[in-house]
Amino acid sequence: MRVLLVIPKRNTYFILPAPDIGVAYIARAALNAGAEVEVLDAHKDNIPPQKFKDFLKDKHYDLIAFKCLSIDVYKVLEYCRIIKEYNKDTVTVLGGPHPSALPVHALRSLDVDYVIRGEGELGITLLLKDMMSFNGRIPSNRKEKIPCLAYRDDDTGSVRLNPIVFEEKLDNLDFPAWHLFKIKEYPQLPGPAGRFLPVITSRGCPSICTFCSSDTIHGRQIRTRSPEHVIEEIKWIVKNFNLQQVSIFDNNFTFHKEHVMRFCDLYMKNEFPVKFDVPQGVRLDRIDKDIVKMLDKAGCIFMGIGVESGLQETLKMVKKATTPHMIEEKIRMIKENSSMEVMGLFILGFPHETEEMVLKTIDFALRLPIDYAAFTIFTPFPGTALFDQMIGEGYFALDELNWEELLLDRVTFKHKKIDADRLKRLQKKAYLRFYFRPSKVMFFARIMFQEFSFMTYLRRFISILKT
Ligand code: B12
Ligand code: SF4
Repeated sequence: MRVLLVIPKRNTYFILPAPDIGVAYIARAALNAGAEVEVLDAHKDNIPPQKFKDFLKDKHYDLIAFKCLSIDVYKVLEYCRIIKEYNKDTVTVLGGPHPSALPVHALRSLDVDYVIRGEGELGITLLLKDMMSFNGRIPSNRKEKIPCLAYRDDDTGSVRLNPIVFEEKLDNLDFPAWHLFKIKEYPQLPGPAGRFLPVITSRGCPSICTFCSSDTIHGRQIRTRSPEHVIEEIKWIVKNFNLQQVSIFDNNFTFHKEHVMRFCDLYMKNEFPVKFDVPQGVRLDRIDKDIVKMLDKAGCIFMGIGVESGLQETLKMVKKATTPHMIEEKIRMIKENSSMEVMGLFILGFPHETEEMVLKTIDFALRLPIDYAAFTIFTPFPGTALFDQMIGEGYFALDELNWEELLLDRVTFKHKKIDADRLKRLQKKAYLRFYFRPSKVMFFARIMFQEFSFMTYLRRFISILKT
């Protein structure tokens, strides 16, 4: 059984330094199920649908599966059409955030055979095993037993959604199949960080932030790996992939204090030659002085913090369960008790916000003792409470959205209080005001001396300024 996993080509200049860990986990599950597996990062390798036909030439795959964010929908549609033209017997599968949030829409509007919702390891394993057992044609009474599978009923054509099942014991999942990726070809991070690989120590998040769709993939219950299992993985990737850094990509890494403390303790004991960071945003209500000191001691050099807004009203509306006062106090505590660099992650232009409110968030960002800031424009992602609420309030209809725009740098709906051009200008202003200050000169000095990283940042800035 030959399987190809594809990360689609995207409409952005920015090539991610991070190879996709979700796809690497799916690749491992497919290998363990007994398939021969290839991974194609069509974004990095610049293989848009027009070139995909050439790529497929003289090759045979039984199943081709795509990682699908909302921005990928139109491209995936084209890839799938080409696959079916080339060989109609090739089975096509979608997974990832977009089809997990909108499985019925995906199966009705895209010519794919299956969607696997949520975490895909259990679903892809059983799907492949059944394909092997039944020579590619899985009977209906077997399909309905495959967890997380969404498919069209053979008789009626209506979409059927099998229940979502999570792997409760994450230590049961084998390490991501990084050997199937061309790791050396991914861009490096600036400074000593260099080449890195992501690691997940836990999945899920019990918070209910209305702009976040992470529960459609990982659910609301936190499941942790044993720190020992995580450390084994880090030993393996450090030994085999010539890394300068490891990045923890958890949704809520610090949720269980004992988990973080034990992880840090083992990290220190192993005397790894590489540092680590937590870039995806920790929750400030789950971090205290002990955790900060321990992270610092263990070698954590950088932390992302999901600040979102400087306004009490907005934080309350989006159910973030933090306050501006708490944010400021906790970030000062982190800076006073560690040498970690901190990046604040902000969202500008929630539907209820006015221009004055956005400006207040920018002022707040400038006041905080953070080293970096990322300002994204509020984007309604499927699977979030705000997405459903906005459809209910008539902001947009499902089929009106231009999925390719859901990039966080564009105004994707008609904002009732701020003009789209103005909001875009506010985002640019936020970056300019934050970074073009004397205190930020070091940031530019650091990236200027690294040609590769400089180009990565330059591409990112250009894509923000151009849109
Ligand atoms: C880390 C992260 C990033 C990192 C790294 C991305 C990467 N290459 O992996 C960075 C910061 C670079 C990033 C960038 C972007 N991201 Co991002 N990111 C995340 C985050 C926080 C965690 C993803 C992760 O690693 N999870 C852990 C792994 C194990 O889970 P996973 O990747 O989801 O994979 C599982 C399932 O999805 C499924 N699955 C995944 N792929 C496949 C494929 C098949 C065939 C199958 C069957 C199943 C399957 O099984 C996997 C294993 O269980 C998520 C939020 C979240 N919590 O999910 C957002 C998230 C995925 N990102 C999002 C977005 C929008 C983006 C950007 C477009 C934003 C931008 N600035 O332009 C870019 C896109 C670039 C890109 N190529 O991914 C959205 C996607 C929403 C949507 N509907 O499209 C999310 C959900 C956050 C949100 N706003 O709600 N991101
Ligand atoms: S934004 Fe972060 S804290 Fe809020 S629900 Fe999503 S993952 Fe959890």
